[in-house]
Amino acid sequence: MFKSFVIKKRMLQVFIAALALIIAAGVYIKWNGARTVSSQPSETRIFELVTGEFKSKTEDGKEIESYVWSPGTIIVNKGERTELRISGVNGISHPFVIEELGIEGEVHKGKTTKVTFTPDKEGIFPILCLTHKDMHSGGPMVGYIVVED
Ligand SMILES: [Cu+2]
Repeated sequence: MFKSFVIKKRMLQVFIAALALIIAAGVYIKWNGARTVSSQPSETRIFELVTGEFKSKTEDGKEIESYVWSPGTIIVNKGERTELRISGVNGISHPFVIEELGIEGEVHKGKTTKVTFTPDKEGIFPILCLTHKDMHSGGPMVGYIVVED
């Protein structure tokens, strides 16, 4: 009877020790998880753009046009992970570069092109379509990424 009680008491001690360990592990995992999340950089900021087109006629009846990025200016924060989602509406294809950010890509009609970057310097960086660079080629198709501190 006495022996049986000792075993039960010992089992109870083991049970309490195991329970304490499980709770401690749970608290640690939760704390560690929270710490991991808070040490992550802030979420990615997403900007939606489309390719558009301006059309007009000169006084002598000549048709002129220019493709555009819309919106034409995007203001982003230095050090913030940024994603541009550019959907092709007007124009078959727009291969582009954002030279200062080391980005290049191409937007196709009916599709969305995504580019991601984290700017590490302030400035105004053009996003330039290589097909429609100037007025003679259906441009100038240029937008501006403004990086603020
Ligand atoms: Cu273009």
